Amino acid sequence: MIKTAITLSLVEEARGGPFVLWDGVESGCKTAARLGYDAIELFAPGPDVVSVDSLKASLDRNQIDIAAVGTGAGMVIHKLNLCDPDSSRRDEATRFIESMIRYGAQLGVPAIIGSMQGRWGGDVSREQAFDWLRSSLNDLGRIAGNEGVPLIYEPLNRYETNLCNTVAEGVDLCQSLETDHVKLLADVFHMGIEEADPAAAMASGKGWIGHVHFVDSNRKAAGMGHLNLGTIAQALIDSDYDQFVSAECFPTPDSETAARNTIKAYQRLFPRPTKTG
Ligand code: LER
Ligand code: MN
Repeated sequence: MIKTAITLSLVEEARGGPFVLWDGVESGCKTAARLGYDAIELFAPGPDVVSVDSLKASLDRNQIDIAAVGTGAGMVIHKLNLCDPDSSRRDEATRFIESMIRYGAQLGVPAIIGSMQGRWGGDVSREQAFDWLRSSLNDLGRIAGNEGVPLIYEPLNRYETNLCNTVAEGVDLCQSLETDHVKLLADVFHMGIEEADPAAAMASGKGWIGHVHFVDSNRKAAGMGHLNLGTIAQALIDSDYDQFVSAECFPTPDSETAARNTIKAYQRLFPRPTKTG
């Protein structure tokens, strides 16, 4: 069964970004549970801001799960990325992601590498950047595997990275790694920009995709843009995808409306068998 999640940001520096809930862990868990989501996806400044115990307590109190933890704060707050020409900064980026992998693993969920992947350019050749990226993913994938969770790598649109922009490029990268623990995040917003046929691309990621950001063309809630989300959802269902579709969208016109619009779309696109008897 496909599970539903909604993003919850604790990163003030990311205000204006595509995260739905912003009012703290307890309030976010309460809203997500009230609206019928299965889980929250947490975007935190680092592993030390909310203790695992207090996060678990909020999740338990509100009877909601957690889907994944983001690492983008490493970029947004500390300006760290895996292709920095400075080796000590690259190492810091890798260790920041490791700390988030270990944090998420205590909750049984993966960490996501999105903006922290960086890009090639200037003094850094494309080949060099991919070597560094592969080396970090090998290192971090092994750590995630030892912790019993996957590591999620996200292809991004061309305005955010020049490494992997499509699902096919992400699959190629995963196939070139020495670890099996790296899975892909298919973000429908990025796919709407980069893929010739987002539904076909989603289908082609069968077995590789471990997390989905399910939003619309304009990064508003699912159903508020012009993507044909029905065919994309069907591709996930037909691929026997059984992980999360998560709302990483703008809180427009406000968090509550974006959250309500999203869950309505998810219930329509990913219907669950009705209980009988
Ligand atoms: C992160 O999940 C993402 O999609 C990026 O666009 C954030 O920079
Ligand atoms: Mn995303």
